[in-house]
Amino acid sequence: MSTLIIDERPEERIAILTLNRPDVRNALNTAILKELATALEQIAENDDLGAVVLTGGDEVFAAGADVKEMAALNTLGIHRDARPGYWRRIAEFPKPLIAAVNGYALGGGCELALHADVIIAGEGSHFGLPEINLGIIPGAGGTQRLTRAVGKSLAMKMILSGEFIGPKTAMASGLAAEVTPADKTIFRATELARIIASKSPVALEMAKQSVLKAFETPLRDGLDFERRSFTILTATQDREEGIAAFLEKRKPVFKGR
Ligand code: CO8
Repeated sequence: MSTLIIDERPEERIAILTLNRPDVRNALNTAILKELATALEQIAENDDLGAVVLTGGDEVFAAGADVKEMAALNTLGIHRDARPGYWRRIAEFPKPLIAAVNGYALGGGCELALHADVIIAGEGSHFGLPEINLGIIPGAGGTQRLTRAVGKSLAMKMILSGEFIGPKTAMASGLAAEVTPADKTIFRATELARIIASKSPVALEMAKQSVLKAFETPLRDGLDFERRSFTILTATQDREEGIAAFLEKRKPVFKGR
């Protein structure tokens, strides 16, 4: 039974994963990243689950990489570090991942939120990449993903100064999709997960892949990827069901086929 990641299934098709190292503000050590990567892979293989909410609870999302663990690593230790492999596995999660962020999402914690497809920011949340204060730079994709999310100027300001932004700036800049009262963040993320998880799983997977392509390819290649995905979906039973249900004025029942 996992202890660093609480894995709950509050209702059909939804998993809520909660980071569980409250004593150290959910600092992300190797063990918790490994558990998270493993939990997500198990969910990826489970056809009964359609979407995931990732949270740190009501108080804090995650205060970054575990600084104590990091301090013990020399250059060779960092070179041989297992964590980049776990980050890659988290990034490869194919289903919709919604981060419900309350409190601090700093350093690796902010980078973890950036791995989510949608961020719901609680009032009083803080997003930041304060690595510069430690004489280092973000190491789990922050320089790339934050820049793609919010643009150069704000990303530079955050990364070069270490200053945090609040939920309103996070939303205005495109980092977060919504701001909610802190005690409603997980509720709203779960509600969104419920809506998303009711859609065709195969269409969701292709939609997610297609959007993520926008961050990796020139427009022409991204459009080509979208067109191919769109074409593949015409062969699915879910497409037939979706169109039939619309014409028959009933709710579709998607099966992921
Ligand atoms: N790592 C380890 N322990 C931490 C961390 C952390 N990131 N953050 C907090 N803790 C611990 C504290 O040491 C303290 O422990 P103790 O009780 O034993 O003294 C406990 O959590 C509570 O912390 P505070 O008393 O400081 O709590 P506050 O509520 O006053 O403050 C803050 C909360 C603002 C979050 C504050 O703890 C803080 O600034 N933390 C560090 C933030 C930070 O610098 N994060 C960036 C870390 S570097 C990073 O993330 C690089 C990512 C690269 C990833 C590479 C992967 C391969």
